[in-house]
Amino acid sequence: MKPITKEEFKNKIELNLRRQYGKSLEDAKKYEIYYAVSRAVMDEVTEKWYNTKKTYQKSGEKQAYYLSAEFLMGRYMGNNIINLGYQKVVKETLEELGFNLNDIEDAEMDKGLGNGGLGRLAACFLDSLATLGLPGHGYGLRYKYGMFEQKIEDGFQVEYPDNWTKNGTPWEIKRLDRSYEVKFGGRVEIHKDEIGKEYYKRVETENVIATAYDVPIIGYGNGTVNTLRLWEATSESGFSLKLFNEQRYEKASEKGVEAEDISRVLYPNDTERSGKWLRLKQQYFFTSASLQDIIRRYKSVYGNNFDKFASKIAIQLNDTHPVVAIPELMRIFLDYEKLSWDEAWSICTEVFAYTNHTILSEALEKWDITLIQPLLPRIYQIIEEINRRFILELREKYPNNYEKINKLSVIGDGKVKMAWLAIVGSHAVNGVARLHTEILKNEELKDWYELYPEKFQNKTNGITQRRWLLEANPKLSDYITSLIGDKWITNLEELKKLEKFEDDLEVRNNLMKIKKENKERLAKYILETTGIEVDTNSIFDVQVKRLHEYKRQLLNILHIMDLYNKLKENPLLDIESRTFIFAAKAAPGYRRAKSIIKLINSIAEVINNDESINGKIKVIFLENYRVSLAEIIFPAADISEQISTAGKEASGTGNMKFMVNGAMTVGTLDGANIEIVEEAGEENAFIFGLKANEVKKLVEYGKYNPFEEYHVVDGLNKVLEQLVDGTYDDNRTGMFKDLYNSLLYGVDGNRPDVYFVLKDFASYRDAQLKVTKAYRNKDKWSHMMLKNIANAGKFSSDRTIQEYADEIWNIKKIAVKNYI
Ligand code: DL6
Repeated sequence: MKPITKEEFKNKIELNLRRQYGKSLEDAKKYEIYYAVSRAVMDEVTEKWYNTKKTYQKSGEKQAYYLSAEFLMGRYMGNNIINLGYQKVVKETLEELGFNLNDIEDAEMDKGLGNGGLGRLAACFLDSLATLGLPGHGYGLRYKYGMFEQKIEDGFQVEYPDNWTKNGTPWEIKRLDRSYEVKFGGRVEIHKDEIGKEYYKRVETENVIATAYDVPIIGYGNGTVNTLRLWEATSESGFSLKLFNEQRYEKASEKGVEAEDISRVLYPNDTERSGKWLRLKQQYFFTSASLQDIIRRYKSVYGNNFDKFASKIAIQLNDTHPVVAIPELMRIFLDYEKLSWDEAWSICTEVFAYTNHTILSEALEKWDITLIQPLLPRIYQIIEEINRRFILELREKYPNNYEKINKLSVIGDGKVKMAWLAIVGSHAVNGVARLHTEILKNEELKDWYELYPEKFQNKTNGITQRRWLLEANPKLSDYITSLIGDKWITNLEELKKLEKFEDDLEVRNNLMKIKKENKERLAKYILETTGIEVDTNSIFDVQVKRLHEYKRQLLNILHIMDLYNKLKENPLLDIESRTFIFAAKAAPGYRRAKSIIKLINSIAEVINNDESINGKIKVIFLENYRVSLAEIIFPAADISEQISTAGKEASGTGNMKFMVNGAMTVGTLDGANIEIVEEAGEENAFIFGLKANEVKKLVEYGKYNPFEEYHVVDGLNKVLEQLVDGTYDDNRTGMFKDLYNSLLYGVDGNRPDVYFVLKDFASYRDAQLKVTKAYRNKDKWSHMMLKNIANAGKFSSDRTIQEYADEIWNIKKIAVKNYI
C-alpha cells in the first residue's frame, strides 16, 4: 500500500466531517475534528485488518485469545497513528489546517474499561501481540460506562458515570453479523436423541443477545492488525409495544433494561446479592459469547471434527473473572457437539491457561452455590461433575487425607472456588512476577503446586514502550533514538546501549533537561486543573495507582505529615523542595480507601496554604486518574513510590513505566520491584522496609505491637495524634479516627496495622532522606537516571508476550500478506 499523502489525508478529513456532521473545517468543533481524523485513519486500517484476518485464516496456524473482564485501553488515536507510522503526515496536515495534534487528541475520551494494573496489562499485551506479529486477540465486555469519573469535592472522592462514548466511537465497528444468544436461568431437561443417547437441554431460559464491537489492534510498523472484540448486551424481546400502549412504560422496557444492565457498568457494586448476580452474569455473558465465536470460526474450517481444536486455539484466562469459560466450553462440547466427557475435558485442559494476579486471598473469587445454580443451572451441574471426577483422582493420590481433599475441592462451604476451577481446568498457571509466583507455589497455592508442579510458571509483567515511552515521552524518545537508533521501539533491550554514555556528562545533562521539560508540562496541567503552582526545581515525588491499603498511600502521607511537622518546628530545616503528587481512584464501596483520599486532600489543603514553609513542600492530588493522565505523569516523575507491604503486590506495572522514563524507585522488595532493582542495581534505587519473609513471620508470631513504633520512632506519635486532634479536618465523618484506630488498635476484628505501615515508617523516612541527599548531587542523580532507563529492557510487554507465546500458547509469528 502506498503511504497516504497530506493532500489525500486532508480530503478524507473533510469528507468525514461533511458525512458525519455536515460541517466544514471552519466551523467544526475539536471533538468533530477528532472524529473525522480518526475515521480517516480507520479507512487506512481496514485494509490491513482485512489482510491480517485473511492471512491468519489461510495460514491455518494456531491463534490465542485473551479473555479479560477488563481492557484499560486509554485513548486510541495517538497510539494508532504512531503504530501505523502516520504521525508525521497527520501532524503536518493538521498544522496546515490550523490545528494542533495534541489538542485534537485531548478531545478523545479514555476507554477506561478496566480498574488498574490487570486491565492495563491486557491492553499492553494486545499491543505487543500485534507488534510481534502474533495471532492473538482480546475478548471482553463493552461496558457502556467504564471506570467512574472521579471528582474531588471538599476533599472527598465523588463518583460520576464515565460516559466514554459521548464524543463518538470512531475506532470500533459494530458487527451485527457476529451476535450470539446467551442463556440464563431456566431448568435443565434430559432428552434422548435418535439413537437413544441422553443429552441435556436448557429450557425456560432468559436469553440475552451479545453483539460484537471490533476494535483494531495495530502492530507497530508491520501491517498486522489484530482484533479486540467487545460484547454488548441487549434483549431479544427488549421492548413490549403492547405494554407501552397500555401506558405501562416501565414494565414495557423492563426486559431490555435488565439485559442491557449486563454491559452497563464495569464492576457493579457487588456488596449485595443483586450486585453479585449481575457480576456473575457479566462473566458468563462475555465468556459464552466469546467461546461461541471461537467455535464458529473453528467449525468454519474444520467442521464438526474437534481433534484439532487444542492445536489451533489457546485461551488465556485473565484472572478468575473469565474462569466460567471452562464449564461453558465443556457444556458446548457435551451438549451441542456431542463429544464424550473425556474427549471434551482433554481438549479443555489443553486449551485453557490461567493467570493469577493477586496474593490477597480475599480477592480470589468464590460464587455462592445459591447464586450460580439458579443463574447457570447447567454450568453448575458440569462444575459438580468436574469436581466429582477430580475428587476421585485426589482420593487415589491422597488416600484418607480428607483435610487435603477438602481444601482442594472446587466446591466447598456452599461456594464454587473459581481459582481452584481454573487450576484444575488449565494446563498452565502463572504468577506475574518472580516473587509472586514463588509465593503462589510455596504459600497461597502450595497444595496445588504439590499436586501439579508442571503447571506452574512465572511470567513477569511488562509494559509497552510504544505507549509508555514513544507516545508519552516524545522528547526522551527522540533523544534516545538520536543516541542509539530506534530499534528500542520494538526491542527494548536495545536501551542497554545507553550505558556507554554513563560517563558522558552532556548526555546526562540532556536527560535532566528533558526531565525538567516534562515536569513543566505536568506543572502546567497541575496549574490548570487545581490552580496550584508547583516548583519544577523541586523533586517530583509521585504515587499513582489504585487506592488500596496494601499499596500504602497512608505511609506516604504520614511521612509528609512528619516532614511538615519538622519544617514547622524548624523553618530553616535543610531539605530539598518536594512536590508530592498523588492520583488514585478508590473502589466506591471501600470506605477506608476513601478516607485516605480525604486525608491526603486535607493535608494538602493545610500545607499548600501555609506560607511559613515557603512552598518547600506541596501536596497535589490529581483527580480522575486515567491512562491519558498517566501519560503526562510518568515522564515527569523523579521518584516512583512503590511502597506496598512486601508480599502483597503481585507485580506492579506502574513501577516499570516510571523506570523507563528515568524515575528512581523508592520501594519495598515486593512484586516486580525486586526484578527492577536487580536490573537497575540496588545503588540506583531506594529500598526500605520489611521483606516478604519478615512480614510473614511477624504475622505468624502475632506479636507485632504498633505502639512500640508509636513510642519509639521520633515524631510518629505526634503524626498519629494529629489524625484525631483536629489538626486536619475530616468534616466530622470520623474517617481519620477510623484510620487512627485501624493503625493502633485494629478495627472490625482485624489486628492493628494490618499492612505494617508504622513498622516500616522509620525505614521509609530514612530512604527519603537518602533521596534528598542523592538529588542534591546532580551528577549522581543523572547517572542513576541513565542506569534506570538503560536497564528497563526486561520490562517490555514484548518480552512477556513472547514468553506466553513460546511457553504457554505455542503460537508463532505470521507475516501478513496483501490480499487487497
Ligand atoms: O498483573 C497486573 C496487576 C499487577 O501488576 C498488580 O500487582 C495486581 O495488584 C493486579 N491485580 C489485580 C487483581 N485484583 N486484585 N487485587 O488487579 O494485577
